[in-house]
Amino acid sequence: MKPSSTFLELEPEYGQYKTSKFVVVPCPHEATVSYGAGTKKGPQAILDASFFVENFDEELKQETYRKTGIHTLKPVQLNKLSGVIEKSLNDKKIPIVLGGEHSLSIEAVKAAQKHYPRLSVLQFDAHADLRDEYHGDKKSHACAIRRILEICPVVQVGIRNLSEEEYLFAQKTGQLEKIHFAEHLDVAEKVVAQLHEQVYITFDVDAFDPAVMPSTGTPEPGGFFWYEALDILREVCRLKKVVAADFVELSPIKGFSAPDFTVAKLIYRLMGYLSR
Ligand SMILES: [Mn+2]
Repeated sequence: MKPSSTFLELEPEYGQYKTSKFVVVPCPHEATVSYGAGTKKGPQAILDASFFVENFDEELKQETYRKTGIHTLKPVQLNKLSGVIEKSLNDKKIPIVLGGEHSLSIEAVKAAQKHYPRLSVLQFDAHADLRDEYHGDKKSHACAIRRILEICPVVQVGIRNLSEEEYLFAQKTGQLEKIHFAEHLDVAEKVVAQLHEQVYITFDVDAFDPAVMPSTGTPEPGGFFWYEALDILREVCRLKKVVAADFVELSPIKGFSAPDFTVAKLIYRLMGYLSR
């Protein structure tokens, strides 16, 4: 099958930059993955899987793309990412970044925070990612949220892996109150209460239970199933202004399309929530 160059492979009239609410930004950045490699293939796998996503959203009872338009950019290098995000926001669009590894969120959030100084971040993840450095690297994906916390507040959901250093840091700084551990996933109300009005969503796919999402470099038992993740996304989109999002750490397994498809459908559902 020929690779998809755009999200959903829409007819061109629904994919024009000018008339689209969403800008899909593939960013196949991979530098510091610690366990299983392959996130650089994530963006293309999501685009390929999106071709098979039904354009009629069965929960929302609508063909979201007709309301919003969806423009897909050519793959973007990490050093160009913040410029691309800034431009999309200036043009009043909602950028959706396809990763790539989690460290790219640092650049994307910085750009969004320039535009929205009161921004807060909602992180779906198995990992707290609060290390100050990892193997000497301060921009490692294992430090992504620590770097983001230096510029804006973060609410963390689905967490079930952190080091003692991270735990003590969270305790000392008060961040622990904003870490929602994976034993409790029914936390939409609490999460909404902790977020500012403008929200950036960073969704590390390892937030899902490995039964749903085996295709990721650092899988961790427990975590979200499909409807549990939607419950939080739906409420946040209903009550806050989501200005941008990224979906990171998909490391596709060749010949095993269900996880790739899950991410593609999740992104389309998020677009649906944001279209209302
Ligand atoms: Mn993670």
